[in-house]
Parts: sequence; structure tokens; C-alpha cells
Amino acid sequence: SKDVKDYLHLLDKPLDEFEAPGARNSTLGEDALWHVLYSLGQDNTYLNKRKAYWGLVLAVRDRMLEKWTAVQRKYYANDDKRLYYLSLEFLPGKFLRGNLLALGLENEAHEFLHEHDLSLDEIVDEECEPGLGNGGLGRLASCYMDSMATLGLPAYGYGIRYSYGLFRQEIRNGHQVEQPDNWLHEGSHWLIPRPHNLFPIRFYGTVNEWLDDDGMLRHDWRGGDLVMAMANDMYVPGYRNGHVNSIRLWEARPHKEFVLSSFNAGDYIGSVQEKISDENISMVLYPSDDAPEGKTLRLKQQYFFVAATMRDMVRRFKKLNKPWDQLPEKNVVQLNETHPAIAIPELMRMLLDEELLGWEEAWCICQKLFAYTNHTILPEALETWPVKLIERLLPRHMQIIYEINRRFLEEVRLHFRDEPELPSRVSLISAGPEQRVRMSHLAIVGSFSVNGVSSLHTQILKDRVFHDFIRIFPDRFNNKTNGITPRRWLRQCNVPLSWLLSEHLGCNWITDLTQLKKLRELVDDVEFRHDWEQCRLTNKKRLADYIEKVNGITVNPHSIFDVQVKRFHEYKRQLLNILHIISLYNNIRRNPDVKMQPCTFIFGGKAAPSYQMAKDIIYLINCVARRVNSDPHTRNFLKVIFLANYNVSLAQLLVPATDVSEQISTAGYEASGTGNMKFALNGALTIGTRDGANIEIGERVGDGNIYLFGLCEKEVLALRRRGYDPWEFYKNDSELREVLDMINSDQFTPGDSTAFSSIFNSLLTGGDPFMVLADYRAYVETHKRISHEYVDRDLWIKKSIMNTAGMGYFSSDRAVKEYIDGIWSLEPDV
Ligand code: F58
Repeated sequence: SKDVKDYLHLLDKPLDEFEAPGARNSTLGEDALWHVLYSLGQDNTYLNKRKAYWGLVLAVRDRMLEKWTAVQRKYYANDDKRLYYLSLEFLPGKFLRGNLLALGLENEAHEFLHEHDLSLDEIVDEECEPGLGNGGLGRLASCYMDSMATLGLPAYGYGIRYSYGLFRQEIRNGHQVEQPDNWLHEGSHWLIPRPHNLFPIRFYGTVNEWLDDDGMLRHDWRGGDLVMAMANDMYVPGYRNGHVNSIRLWEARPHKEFVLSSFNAGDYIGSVQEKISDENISMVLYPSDDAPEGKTLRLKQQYFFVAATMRDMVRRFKKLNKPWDQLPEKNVVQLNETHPAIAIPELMRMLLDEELLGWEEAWCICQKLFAYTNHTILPEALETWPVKLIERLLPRHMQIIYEINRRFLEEVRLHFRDEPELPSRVSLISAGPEQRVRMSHLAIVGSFSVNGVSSLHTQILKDRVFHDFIRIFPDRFNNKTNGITPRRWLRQCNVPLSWLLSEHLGCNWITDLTQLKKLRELVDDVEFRHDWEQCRLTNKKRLADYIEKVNGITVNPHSIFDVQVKRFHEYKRQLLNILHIISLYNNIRRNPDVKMQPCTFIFGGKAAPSYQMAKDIIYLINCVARRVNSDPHTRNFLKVIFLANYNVSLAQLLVPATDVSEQISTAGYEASGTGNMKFALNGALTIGTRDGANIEIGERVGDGNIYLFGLCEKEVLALRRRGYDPWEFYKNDSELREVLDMINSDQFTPGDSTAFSSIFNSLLTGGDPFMVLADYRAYVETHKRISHEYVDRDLWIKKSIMNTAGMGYFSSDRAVKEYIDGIWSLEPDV
């Protein structure tokens, strides 16, 4: 609207010389109208939301393309070293608003829409969010792409253009129901197909041996099936620096349109069948965010995108006419988890079999090129593939993996003569009835850098998970604490607060988040605190409106908004949260005149479709919500909301409206967390365990401004070693016992007393693997403190400000700079 436009100039950095006015002689609006007619083929004399949206997308895209081509030219001209960021997942969120913001076009867009009686808010509703990731790992990749563009890095993201993203979650009768996410049904103009960037990718087949002129044994992989990988580019503009990078997403295409022979033989369906199965490779994202899927199709996806990416890298390198040993001087490949680790044997294969290099030379190149980021310590999440499967699907790669392993273990035996057990522990191939390739071992051995994503996580990798390797490769391990982009996670999602910040600090915080520390000087300013609170209230009202609209439940914007949104997993302990809510409910019912701050507990998140326990927990939350929200005794004090289909867009609505951020994983299990950072950056107070990045957040916002509780990682280990008995807690804590007995009855599911027996059993007879009961009392007591301190508005708002003030460190700009200095050795280009 008009007033938004009026204050935008206050909010943002002015455009620098890259955006010289007059670079184009048409306005954004004129171009949008042009596109409505000439690209969409529709009448542009009047606009509706759809036409305005698509017209704007195309006009914005034109501007990004101009910059992108200029940037590519510059990379070649400067002979820049390039970064390849390989990730099976990217979760960019909606594009339009962020791209307008980065390119400095927000004002023009508002003006154009205003002229047509439309607003940006309604236009962005037209956009559908690409859900090409499961959660933290994919979202991190997108935050890093944003920072790389903003820092002007010669960087390329690489992944898969899934036709179907992560499933859309519906809640029916309290249960999660999965629906396909056909995000491309209308097409996406943010994605440019490049039908000429096409590579054949081989699967199956056989390996032939031959002798070259020097009598060297050579290998040649042939036959099998070919699938084409076609590039689709997505553009990532830097924040007001004229820089645009891209993410190349490969799409599987049939090698042949039809198999002509079978077509001619009259087998029409059979000939189409092959086309269909080839396209399957990029059809759908696997929806599991914990245990890896051991499916052949998943391994095919991995190899498919990695092989196409290595081809693309080598294609660009060859244009430079440099000797092969300069490949790692001109390129670096960051592997986001082990999913792309098959890139290591693939590059070896290309260098050995196609470029005819010797083993030592090829291996030396690989070891200088690749770097690996680990995101998990859950042992069941460490990827392994059956040797038999790789042998069949990628026969040449299996030979290469054997050879890498043979040479590696030979070295290990040589250097650790008195440790005969070590080779089998570090081997790339696990023994047992079914031999499997350990992808993390392959990634460690084939890289020059292995990093964890928070201090605690990296320490655990060194102490436990990869302990043997730290002695073999003492310099290879390092930490890079995660970060989030302040453009999306403050400037874009929290306009009221951004305005307040820019008014007091200037707008440099958008690219230098450490500026936020200056807020500490403002905490004693009464007027500033008042404005701060008003911003928060505005955001809470907006969320309350959404809840009213979508869930049909009225929530009080003055109540404490307590939010836990993330994937559903036992280690993340949504259970702990709901147990506490049930006990609160019991207390209010017992004590109807209770004086307590009203609370709204909000949940969101998806469960992997095959993860029954996670689905049971979602059902429990919804059943408790139904009971609590309809109870006249508690209605004014307590509301429980489950928001369906949690995704990036919903996060952008929730994050700025949250008072209390729930980060309550069992200590030692959450590698880092990034949601924790988004909430604290926007002024929420964290209730959290000493896990992942929570510890570092605590160090930076100050002990008094965070609610840390429960067992620490060492205590979890010690208790487990001593023998943990959840029944002790059941017996000794009557409040807890009452809650558990309610779950084990038909209280929340009238007539069905076994609905949650799986949960009850897991917490008691099952031994409570995530120690929910052990942390219960500390959690409940901490919540009492929160409820008490929230009422002291001055105190709370001060703490809120101190959170934002302390979060500068957690910018993804800082994280990416650490990768640049510590791993990539790249030159920013602007
Ligand atoms: C997450 N991992 C971590 N994996 O759980 C989280 O602590 C961390 O902040 C984040 O990475 C970023 O470093 C994660 O999201 C996945 O989703 C994988 C998907 C594919 C299967 C294995 C897990």
C-alpha cells in the first residue's frame, strides 16, 4: 500500500553503482505489462492477481538475467576460482519478495501494483513455494546461497529439480495425511530450462579392461541404461550488489523419446514405459529426514545429479586450457552431507578412464577438491549402501571404491601397527552378512576438510562418531557453526522490527548483522522499548488472524506465544512439550481461580510418512488441542494450536510473532538447529537444552536472557551408562504420573484407551531412549519461571532486545566467510 512504499527508503541500503538509474529505459511495471501480453499471451489492458504476479516475475527475471550473464562473463575474465555447492535439497521459500528486495525493486513493484488496485501481499499469495527439501539441511543450503551472492562469490548451487517436493501435510481427524506437492503444475518462471545443457548419465552396464600405449591397465564403463540430465537454472540475487548467482537443478529426461524398435513392433505402451521410468529419477524428493532411504531410486538420484554436476564443472574447466593439477586451484566442491559423496569416485572415474590420468595424480586432485559437511550424529542417519547394489548400478565406481579403500587401509596398517582393530573400524566397507559402503568414511577419506555445524556437534564428531579418523587425519576436522540469512529471516519476515532497527541503527545491519549489538545501548530507553513491544504485538496479531482464518480458533494476542515448529522426531521431543501442556491443563482445572498468564502453545511440522511414532505424537497433540480448546474451564488461559503444512512461508509468519522458542532436543542429538537462531534474532526468548547451537546462542545473548534447562550431553551419556530407569521418575513425580496415566487412558480419545499406548510404552517399558522423563521436572519448573517473568513487561522486553542484540554472530554471512577463509580459499568478487 501507499504507506509501505513511503517508508521503504528508510529501511534499506541504497543501491550502489551497479544499479545505476537509467540502465534500463523501461520501468518494472511497463515490463510486467509487456510480458503479460507477449510472454503469457493475455490481455494486458486489465490485470488480475495472477497476471500481475506472472508479469512481475518475468520482469524481475529479465533484470536478474542481465546481471547473471555479466557476472558469468566476469568469472571467466578474472579466471576466478569457483565453488560448487552440492546438495540434494534446497528450500528457498517463495522468491518474489526476496528478489524484489535484493534488486531494490520493491518500491517500483508497490507503485505498479497500487496503480492496478493490487497489493504485494495478495500477489505473493499467488506464488507456490518450492519444497525441494526436508528441513534444516535444505534451508541451510538456501541461506548459504543467499550469503554467497551477497558476498559476491563465484559460487554455483547444484541439485535436483524434483517434480514433486516434500508432501503437503493435511490434518484430518487429528492425523497427518500426505498429499502430493505438485509445485510445478502451473510451471515456474523462476526456473529457466536449459534444454541444450544436457548430459547422458549411465547406470548399470559393464566394465571392460584394456591396455594403453604405455602398457597401463585401463577401464571403460559401457552399456547399461542412459538417462539424460537437463539443466534448469534458478537465480539468486545478492542484496543490492548487482551480483546474481544460480542454482542448477538437474531434471531427468528420457534418453530416447521412444524406443523405436518396440514402437514399430506395435508395443506403444512398452515404448512409453521406458520414457516414464527414466523420468522417475527426478520425480520426487524422499521425505525422510532421519534414517536414510535404502532405495535404489535414491542412490540413482544421488549419482544422477552428481555425475551431471561433475561433467559441468569439467566442461567449464576445460575452457581454461589448464593442466589437470590446477583443477583444485580453480575449483572447490562442498558436499552437503554424504548424499553427493559418490562425486568422489565419479571424478576419479572421469580422470582415470576418460582423461587417462594415473591413480596418484587423480587421487591427489580429488583430495584437494572436495570438502564435506556433516549434519547429523544419529548413528542410524549415517548413510551406507549395499556393495551389491553399487556393484550392479555403478560397477566401475565400486571398483574405484575398493581401490581407494585398499590403499587407505594399507596406509593405516603402516602407521598404526599396534592397532590391528583399527583398519576394520575405519574401512570404507563394513563387514557383516551384507557388506555396505560407508558413505561418511568415503567422504572423509576423499576430502581435505570435514566440518560439523556447531561447536558441540563438531566436538562430538571428534570424540565419538569419527574418533578414529581424528588420529589418522588430525588437521582435517573443523567447525563451522551454522547461520541464517538476515535478509529473509529479519528484513523480509519482520518489516515492523526492521523499520525500527533501521531507524535507530541505520540500515547496515542487513549486511553486517553484528551492528545489532548497538541495541544494547537502547534497552533502557523507555520509548524504544514501547516501540519494540508494539512491533511484536503487530506481528502477533497478524499470526492470530491467520490462526483464526485457518484453524477457526480465536487466540489472545496478549497471551504468551510459545512455539515449537520443526520436523517431528523423537529426539526433538515435541512429547516433552505436550506432557507439560497436559500438566498445565490439569493444574488449571484443579485450581479454577489460578492467576496465570494466558498461554498459546503452537506446534507445526511434518512427520516422515513411514515414521509411526512421530505420527502418533502429531495425533496426540491434536487430540489434546481438541480437548483443551473446548474446555470452558481452561479456555481463557490455554490454547493449543497445530498449524498444518509447516513450511518456509509459514515460518516467516511465525518467527516474528513468537515469544518463547522451544528448542528442547535431548542434549547431544541436535547437530545445530537453525530455527533456534531465527526466533532469537526476532526477539523470542529460548527455552532450550544445552544442545547444538543453543549453547552458543546462550553465550552470546547472555545467561540471563535464555532459559537453558535439563541434562547436558555429558550427563545424558553418564546417566545412560549408569542405567536409566524412566519408572523412577514415574513413581516419584505424581504430576508426571497423572499426565502419563491420562495418555494411557481414553481421556483424549473417548472410547479408545489404546490410541497412545505406543507412546506410553516407549516412555516407560521402552526405556525412554530420549530421556523425556528425566528432563520433565526441570522443564516444568523453567516454564513456571517464564510465565512469571513474562508478566514483568519491562524485564521481558529488555530480554527480548538483548536476544536480537546478541544474534549478530549467527548471520549466514559470517558462516560463509568462515567457509571462505577456512575451507574454500575464494576471493569475493565485489
Ligand atoms: C539438520 N539435518 C540437523 N538432515 O538435524 C540440524 O541440527 C541442523 O541445524 C541442520 O541439519 C543444518 O545443519 C537435516 O536436516 C536432513 O534433513 C537429512 C535429509 C536426508 C536424509 C538424512 C537427513
